[in-house]
Amino acid sequence: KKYTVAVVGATGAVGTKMLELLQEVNLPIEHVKALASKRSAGKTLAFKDQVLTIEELTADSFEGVDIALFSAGGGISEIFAPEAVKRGAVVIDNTSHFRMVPGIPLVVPEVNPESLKTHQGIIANPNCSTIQMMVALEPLRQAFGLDKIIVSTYQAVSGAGAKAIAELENQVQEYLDGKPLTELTATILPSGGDKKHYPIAFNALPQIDVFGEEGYTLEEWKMINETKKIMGDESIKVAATCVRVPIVNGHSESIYIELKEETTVQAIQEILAKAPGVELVDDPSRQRYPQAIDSIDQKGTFVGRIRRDLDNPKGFHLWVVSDNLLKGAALNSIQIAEKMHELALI
Ligand code: A2P
Ligand code: 11C
Repeated sequence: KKYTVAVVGATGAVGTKMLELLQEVNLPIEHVKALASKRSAGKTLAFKDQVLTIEELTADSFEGVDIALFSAGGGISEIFAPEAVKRGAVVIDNTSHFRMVPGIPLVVPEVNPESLKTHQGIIANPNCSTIQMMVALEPLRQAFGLDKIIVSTYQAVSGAGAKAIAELENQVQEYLDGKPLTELTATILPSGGDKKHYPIAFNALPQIDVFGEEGYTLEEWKMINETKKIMGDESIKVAATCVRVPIVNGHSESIYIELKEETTVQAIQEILAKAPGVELVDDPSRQRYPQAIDSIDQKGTFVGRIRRDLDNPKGFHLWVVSDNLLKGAALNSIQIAEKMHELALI
């Protein structure tokens, strides 16, 4: 059997990457449908040696579709994911809409592929900043137990979509043209859904998404709640501070962990060097460490700067970098599809 695959949000920052990855994926594909809004309908896209015509998303778009990859915002997933399932598709949803719904698998294939087995049509793809943290920390949790995580992120603007990339680029140009930094035109960041907007060019914004309970933003709550669900352990203590930085692509994270057992930097390096999806880049003597610019278009999660905490013998510090549009989004979704094919779940 060969699959028909639909990409919902095919013109977006993540959808574009999904279409790129589908050209080289390890899945038998018969046909790909590119779906977006009315604004894009009729435009064309190159796919392998074919030309795909973008279609307007409607419920009937999913007739005959086996796998539907959604990345057009939570509101679109809320309405159309159930329509796709009704028509027999398996939905892999890159938005936050279904992630915390009990019974809906929230999957990083390196961490919890077995949770796919109980799916009822919709599988949730975690938040980008959560995914790369899970890839780096699950092997350590397996080996030493994991008690606590404190993470600070340095997140690229592409996480907020194609319009946020344009906003950063325009602000850089305005600055070069002589506009004062505080007067650069800001209409999207830090959050399209919030009232005030601030420049991201030459700035660091300690707000991603809107504010929620206890003064944490929703992006911070995602890292907290999704970690517990993916690792299947409600007792892991997590605190997050999420910051947007003027980088187009590649999320970086400074992570402090407290393990359940004492260990050494060398033992952690040995485990991560062999861990699936991890690329260890950790050699201070040669000034080697992960950098956002080296993560672009790469599939790995890069880990370095591994140090012991000077006060807590179970505490360690790491620097974790990945392409947020790939492992953080499109690639993880495609890997979920590959894993489901391998497990005969589609
Ligand atoms: P379009 O380009 O036609 O607006 P990003 O995350 O980069 O902002 O991209 C959002 C994606 O979601 C785009 O592909 C966009 O398509 C799509 N999208 C936005 N609104 C709708 C809608 N009402 N119906 C279908 N697709 C939508
Ligand atoms: C960002 N992590 O970098 C966000 C984007 O829950 O899928 C992803 C939002 C989500 O802005």
